[in-house]
Amino acid sequence: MQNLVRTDPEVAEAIRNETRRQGSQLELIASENFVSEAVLEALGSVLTNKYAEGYPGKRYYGGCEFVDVAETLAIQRAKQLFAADHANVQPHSGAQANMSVYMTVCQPGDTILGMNLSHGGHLTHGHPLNFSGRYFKVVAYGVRKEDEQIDYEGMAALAREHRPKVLVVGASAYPRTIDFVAVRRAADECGAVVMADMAHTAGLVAAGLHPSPVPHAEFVTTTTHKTLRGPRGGMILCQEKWAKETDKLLFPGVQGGPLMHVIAAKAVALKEALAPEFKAYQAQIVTNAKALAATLMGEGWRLVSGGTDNHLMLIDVFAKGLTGKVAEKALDRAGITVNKNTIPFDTNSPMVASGIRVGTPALTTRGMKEADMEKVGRLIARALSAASDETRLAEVKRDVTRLCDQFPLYAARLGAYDAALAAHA
Ligand code: DSN
Repeated sequence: MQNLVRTDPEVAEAIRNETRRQGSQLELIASENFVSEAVLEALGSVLTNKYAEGYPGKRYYGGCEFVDVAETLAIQRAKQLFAADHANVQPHSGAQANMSVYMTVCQPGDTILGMNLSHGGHLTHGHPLNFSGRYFKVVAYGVRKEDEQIDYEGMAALAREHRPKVLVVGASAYPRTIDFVAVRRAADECGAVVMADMAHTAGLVAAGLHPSPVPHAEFVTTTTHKTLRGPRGGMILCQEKWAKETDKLLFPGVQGGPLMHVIAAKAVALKEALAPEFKAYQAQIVTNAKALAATLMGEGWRLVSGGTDNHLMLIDVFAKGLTGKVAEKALDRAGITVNKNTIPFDTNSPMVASGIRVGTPALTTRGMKEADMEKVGRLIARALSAASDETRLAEVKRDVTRLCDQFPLYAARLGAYDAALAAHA
């Protein structure tokens, strides 16, 4: 970091501080993870300099022979990992991936059927403030009140009634396994195509710990930075018959030049995901989530749907008189990072929310196991029961720091940053 420190010590210091923060707090945001040093090296490479509009072998710029290698590797590995016909690794994010699929299948004004955001869905699945809700007519399905699990019969009834072009399945705050067979059945009844957005569960799918949507969906979209543990970005998998149109709609339809350094980093992460250790890592994520859920419920906290099948859970803090907003802030002061989240049939607004969302991918990357999750669960419970007591929150924070110190993160990197900043001072 010597160059950065010389050129821009303020940014260098912010990066050092963020590196320290990531290691010194308990990171429980379900959509975050810690990438490997290899992924970071690819991200910080000169590939960022290259324009490569087009696809490998068919670019609008010269000098693409080496970025072609990186992108071809990413495509091959994505196809292998998910047993997909076709992969497009260029989406800058999950939102661009989803936008391309809608544009491939729909005209503005067509109907899409997606999961209600406040029941666990995603902004790009049809929220009125998002492009998806502005350009398409949106119908939303949700979860059943009695068990807070997806109402597949309700989904099928809505599909029959509204005959959507696309049935969107996938969620950002749903703790249960998704039944892609039921989704396919509902889509077939009305002739819709299925877009499965597996952004949250992609790592679990790759490891065979969640059913794969690939055999049941024309399109599968994902981000690459959540359970998949790659760089921030998106990806589209699709059936061969949609391949050409999908590529055309992503570029030039939605995006311009691809981010070649990010694509190279995706290739690296996908290689890591094909290694046997990745399966063990994903299995530990799920085991850890179950251990954390059991501890939290044992401490008297209600979890939406009564538990978890995957990497995340939703704690209904309103059941004990807190809001998600207050809970998130209290946990932050105790060194525990989560996000407030609405829960199904929430009576609070999204900025206040009745729940918090908690996930285990990042802490599992640090090496934490079930016994550590029990400690984490008790720390969360202690902080939540002392949400307005600064002294007790400070005590929890001391214990959080002790636990974090046992699982060093980016230690060599942090040491080098500290040294470079100290030498500059
Ligand atoms: N914002 C992401 C999440 O936290 O789940 C989804 O895109």
